[in-house]
Amino acid sequence: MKRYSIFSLAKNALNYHKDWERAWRSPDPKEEYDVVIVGAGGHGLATAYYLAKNHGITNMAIIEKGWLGGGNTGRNTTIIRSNYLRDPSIAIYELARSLYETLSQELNYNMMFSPRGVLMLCQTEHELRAFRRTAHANRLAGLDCRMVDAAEVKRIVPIINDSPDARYPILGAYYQPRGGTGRHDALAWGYARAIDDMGVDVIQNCEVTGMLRSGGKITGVATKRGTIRAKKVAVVTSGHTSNIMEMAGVRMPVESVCLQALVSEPIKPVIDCVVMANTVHGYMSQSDKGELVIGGGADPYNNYSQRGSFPAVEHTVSALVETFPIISRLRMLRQWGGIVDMTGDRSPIISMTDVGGLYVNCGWGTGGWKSIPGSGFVFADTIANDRPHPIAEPFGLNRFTEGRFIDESVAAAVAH
Ligand code: FAD
Ligand code: PYC
Repeated sequence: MKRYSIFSLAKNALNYHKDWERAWRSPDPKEEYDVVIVGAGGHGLATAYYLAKNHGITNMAIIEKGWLGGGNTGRNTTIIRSNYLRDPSIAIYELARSLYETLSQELNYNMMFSPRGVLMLCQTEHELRAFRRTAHANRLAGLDCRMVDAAEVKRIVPIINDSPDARYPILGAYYQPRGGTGRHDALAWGYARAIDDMGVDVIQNCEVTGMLRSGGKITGVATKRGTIRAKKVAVVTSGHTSNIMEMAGVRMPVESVCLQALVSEPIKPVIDCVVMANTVHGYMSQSDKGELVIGGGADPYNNYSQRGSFPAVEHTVSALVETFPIISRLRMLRQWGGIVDMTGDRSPIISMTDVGGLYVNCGWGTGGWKSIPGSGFVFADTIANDRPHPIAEPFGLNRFTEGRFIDESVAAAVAH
């Protein structure tokens, strides 16, 4: 693993990074690999990392149509929490959250994991009941979390409007103290550098345009840079998964929709935890640069329009302003969108398929940043051993035909 001394950092800064060693190579695709991963977002990169590190598979390429981390991984608001309702979900999200705790050390790359605490506000009696139920389920599973009352919410977030006369007054909140945020680019770059070190080819600007099948088996992929043969292919392309799987003849139970977020101008520190206010349809945290990072629900129709829209900004800010009055006086700096992959039960798909050698990991919808290390860990194990990892098993594609839904529409709710 590359390490830089303070002297080499200073030398490189003074000579404008001339001859600075690249963090990862930019190889041409080989004709054949043992494993090809399609999509260099966080989930694809983490899968490659654990395949190489835990299973010794390094004759592998990760293929990306644009730049690595340029999809939802580089577009999300970086909230990390594991407070889901069902046992299978708690298992995978908590595995991921706990891996985030030490990822900076493991990759020798500062992930800026910031366990600043996540508060999920209860602004209706219904929400209070639902989060009490989640808190019980989470504590039974051993998670560090608790319900807090309105006075404690105000203590943790002094800028919140705690007036009982608000249209949606604060009745309490679910609190996960070791939830928080991380740095999305760092995750992509850290994993990319680590897999490159282990000999994995990271190939950007290489769109997959077709899937090669022989009978019931996958044999490779067609790309804009030629055909690449592979014994195993893993598709990890979030909002574009349906299109790519269709090329292999597999129909996915996934809908694609744009999810948007925005940031304000930078201001002095005013909020040091993450607050989600699902009833009013918004959430907020503050970045290290001082910007308020604000998000709302997904567009209410399916689309592939990877950009923000003014109606979404207006809707989100006007919905949040009663809860956080100070944002009425802030200028909003920029907005963006990402194409997220929604399943009917709002739970992911981590699965083998009916096509031999073809695997798929998607359906993380509005909430898959938080799960990246755990998802990569269990998906790599599934691919390497050709059977589902026990934590991945409930998330197989077969749950849609067998009626074993894992309903997380409340826990996953930034849109409901
Ligand atoms: P991506 O990062 O999208 O990676 C998929 C990659 O596949 C892309 O880089 C894409 O270019 C590539 N690709 C697509 N088609 C092809 C092709 N034909 N050939 C080759 N490559 C291809 N989650 C949270 O947990 N917390 C949050 O706070 C949060 N906030 C969010 C806010 C917004 C605005 C958005 C959009 C999402 C948010 N999410 C959040 C969700 C989270 O970002 C995603 O679930 C997660 O990043 C998905 O990662 P991924 O690796 O599956 O997909
Ligand atoms: O899953 O916590 C989440 C989330 C917050 C914003 C978007 N997704």
